[in-house]
Amino acid sequence: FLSAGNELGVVAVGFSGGQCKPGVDAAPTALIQAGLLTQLKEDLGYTLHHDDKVHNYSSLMPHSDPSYRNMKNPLAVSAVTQQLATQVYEHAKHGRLVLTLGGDHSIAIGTVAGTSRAIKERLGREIAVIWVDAHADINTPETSDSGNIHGMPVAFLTGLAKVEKNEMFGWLGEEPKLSLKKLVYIGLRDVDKGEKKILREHGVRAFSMHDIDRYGIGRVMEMALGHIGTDTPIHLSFDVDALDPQWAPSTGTPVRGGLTLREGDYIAECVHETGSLVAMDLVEVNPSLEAMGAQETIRAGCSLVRCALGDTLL
Ligand code: HAR
Ligand code: MN
Ligand code: MN
Ligand code: MN
Repeated sequence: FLSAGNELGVVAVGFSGGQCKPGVDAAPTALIQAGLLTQLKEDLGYTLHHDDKVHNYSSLMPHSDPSYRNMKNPLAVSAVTQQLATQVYEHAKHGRLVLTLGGDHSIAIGTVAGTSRAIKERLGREIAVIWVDAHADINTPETSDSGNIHGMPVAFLTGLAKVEKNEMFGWLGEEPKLSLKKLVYIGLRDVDKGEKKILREHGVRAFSMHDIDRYGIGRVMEMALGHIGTDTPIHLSFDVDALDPQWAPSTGTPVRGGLTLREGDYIAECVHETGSLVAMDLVEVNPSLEAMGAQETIRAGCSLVRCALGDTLL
C-alpha cells in the first residue's frame, strides 16, 4: 500500500560538511562502482529513477560560512539538506521507495524532511524513523561538544533544536518533521551526556548494544517494530558505524562493540518484511579512512541496502 510496486528513487549525495573528515563524499561513487545499483535492478527487479549524478551541491556552497550557535558549516548544511529534501520529496510523492546514498549523517535532515512531507501529503500519515547508529545524533547546537551537525539531525527533525531564518534551517518550518514517539534507535553505544538527558526526558525508545546483548537482535526487532506499530510508513536511516569496526572500519567515528554484519543485515531484512519501508539512507561510509578496510566497509554497506530492499538468504 505504501510504495508503488518496484519503483525506486535513488539520490546520491556526496556531502561531507556535517563533520570534519574529508572522504565521506566519495562513498556514493564507491558504492555504485561496487555494483549496488546494478544489483538492485538486475537481482531485485527494481525500476530505478536516478539522475546518474552524485550531487555535491557546489553551487549551493556559501563563500563564507562561519560557525554559528556552535554549529560548523551551518549555511552549507542547511542549503544542501533543503535541496535534498526537495529531491527526496519528488521521488516519494510519486510513491517511489527512496534510497539515499550519503554522505555524512547530517543529510538525514533533508531525507527525513522529504519523506515526511510526501507521506503526509500522499497518505495523510506520519512517518516513523528507525535510526541505526552507534550515536544518537540528537544533540542540539547548545548541547553539542563538537559543533558537527552530523551529531544533530534528529534534534532538528524533532523540533528540539531551534531553527531561525530560512538559511539557518528555518526552511524546516514550525511543525516537527518527526515525532519523538515515532523514533526508534538501534545499536547505540556512544551517547553524549546531554543526549542521554534528552532521551530520558522525552522517553525515546532506544535499543542500545546492551539491549541487543540481553535480548538478542530477534527480540529487539520485535520490540522496535512493535513500538512503531503495523502499517506505519518507515524511514530507515542506517549509519554504517552502527556496525562494529571489524565489519565497517572505514567511517569517521568508529566505536568498538557494535553490531555484527549479520545483525545489521537482519535489522534491514526485518524492516523490509514489514512492507512499510518508504525510504532508506546509508551514511558515513568513508572509503579514504582505514584504506585497508574500505572495500570491506563498502561491501557491508551494499549488503545492508540489498537486505532492506528485499534480498533474502533463501
Ligand atoms: N555525539 C558526537 C557529536 O555530537 C558524535 C557524533 C557522531 N557521529 C556520527 N554520527 N557519526 O552518528 O559530535
Ligand atoms: Mn549517525
Ligand atoms: Mn554514528
Ligand atoms: Mn562521544
